[in-house]
Amino acid sequence: MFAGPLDESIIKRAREAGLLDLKIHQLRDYTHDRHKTVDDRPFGGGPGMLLKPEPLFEAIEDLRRKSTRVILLSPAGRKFDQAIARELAGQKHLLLVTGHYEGFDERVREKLADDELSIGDYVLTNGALPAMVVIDAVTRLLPGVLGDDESSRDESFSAGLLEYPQYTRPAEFRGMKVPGMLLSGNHAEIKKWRAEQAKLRTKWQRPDLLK
Ligand code: 4GX
Repeated sequence: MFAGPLDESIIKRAREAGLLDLKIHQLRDYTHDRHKTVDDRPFGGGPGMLLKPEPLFEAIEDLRRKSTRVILLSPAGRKFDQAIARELAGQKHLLLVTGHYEGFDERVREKLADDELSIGDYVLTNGALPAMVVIDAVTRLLPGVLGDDESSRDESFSAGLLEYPQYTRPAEFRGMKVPGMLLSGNHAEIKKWRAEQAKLRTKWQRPDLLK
């Protein structure tokens, strides 16, 4: 699952330029039985399987160094957002840990995890997409990954407001006109209008962002 998305466009370029060093590890490589067992049934009964502690402890202890932040991905984590992405972009080494279908043995949380993140309140079939979401959001914040244009755009919007409405040509399309003032060339007025629109849109669509 990781091969496709992480070998595309911006992430691919960041890796090739040496701005991002990314490795995918297979938990089964840290098992010692013939079937490469990584999961087992929960004590006390109940549905589903859990990731066994032994392979996870071996893998994480092998892969982590002093500067590593070990991060579990699951719906039980704190909600991932842009502020956390910025924080993680400042770290030397991240180790993202997740699995297929199951949950973690609680001792992994207690002893190995520095943090647990969720990408949102819904349940996915496995943690590969959440890990890639975190990787993507963090990578684009690393110095040199985005062009100057994209980065400065980003800064003006991470002020916590949604984007103002934008239009490109044609000035009239199927009877729908671009607001006249955007064609006026009055840059002071345009700036004011955009600020108002961003605020209105945020208040209407995402009032939680204004709090
Ligand atoms: N935000 N999932 C986690 C359960 C699981 C597997 C292995 C521990 C180890 C999710 C989310 C998410 C699906 C990833 C269930 N737990 N992860 N997986 N939302 O839905 O982060």
